[in-house]
Amino acid sequence: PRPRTVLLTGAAGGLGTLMRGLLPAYGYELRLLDVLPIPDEPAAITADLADKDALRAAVHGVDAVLHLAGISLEASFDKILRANIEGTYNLYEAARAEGVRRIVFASSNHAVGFTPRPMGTDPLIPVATPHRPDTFYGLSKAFGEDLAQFYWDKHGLETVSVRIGSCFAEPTSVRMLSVWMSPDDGARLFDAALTAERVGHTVVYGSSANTRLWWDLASARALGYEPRDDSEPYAEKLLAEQGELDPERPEHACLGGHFTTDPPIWPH
Ligand code: NAI
Ligand code: 15L
Repeated sequence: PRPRTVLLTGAAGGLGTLMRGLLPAYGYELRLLDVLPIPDEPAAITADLADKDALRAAVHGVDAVLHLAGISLEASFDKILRANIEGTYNLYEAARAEGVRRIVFASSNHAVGFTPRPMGTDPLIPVATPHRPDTFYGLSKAFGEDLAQFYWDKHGLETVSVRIGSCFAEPTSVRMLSVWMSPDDGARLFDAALTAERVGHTVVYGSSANTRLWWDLASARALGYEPRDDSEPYAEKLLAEQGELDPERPEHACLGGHFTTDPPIWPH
């Protein structure tokens, strides 16, 4: 049966706000959770992923979870450890204990960020490429994917891990011409991930059908995802402003872009 009640974690964030707007049209009843209160959503659960009791109550009775909560950029290892690594573990444990059948996990291209981007006639990057995290943040997403595989193999809890590119209203860089996912395509992909049958643990890339795409959307399409958008209409303006990506520049050489070259953030 189609899942109806879905816990949306990270509901106060950028993607959470977009999906709060778009997913109800697909027939979902959303239960919202975030560590930040959400104005205009008095029923939202305000809780930290560290709060195991709150997570048990939040997942009780839902058909599925769309797990977007966490730190969404590079941060110190201690912060990433608490929110993304322990927090995602706490969520999976709560879901297992409450018998939730499926989680859609917001992974990231930064789990494989040091993978060289295809150039010229190079093949698209497949999903079955080794983890090459570009940050502590990307490392936490690689952990999340492994956690998802473990909960499927050990406990039969299904996950679709979505290695999201850049999901924002519009692409704002030349790199994003390749990795952009329009919010509408994001909703289509999350809907497919929530409803496809027998996913076990499936890893997909999350982007629109971009002309300059770097990775293979085959596993996403196999879920029933049919992207309708392409970043190409934004290309002329962005290329005029920023120029083509330069393969000699390290921050242009890999999927993860500047995440691969930004200085690490140490704890202090
Ligand atoms: P965001 O930073 O705008 O939203 C994340 C939300 O999670 C925030 O509202 C924050 O309060 C909440 N949160 C953080 N720590 C928490 C904790 N300990 N307990 C409860 N809630 C907590 O990020 P955005 O852009 O909305 O991304 C959502 C998810 O998708 C993140 O997991 C991010 O890593 C992932 N992602 C997003 C991409 C994008 O293009 N927007 C690209 C790749 C991955
Ligand atoms: C991510 O994982 C971040 O959450 C998002 O803010 C963007 O930076 C995106 O990747 C990207 O690679 O553009």
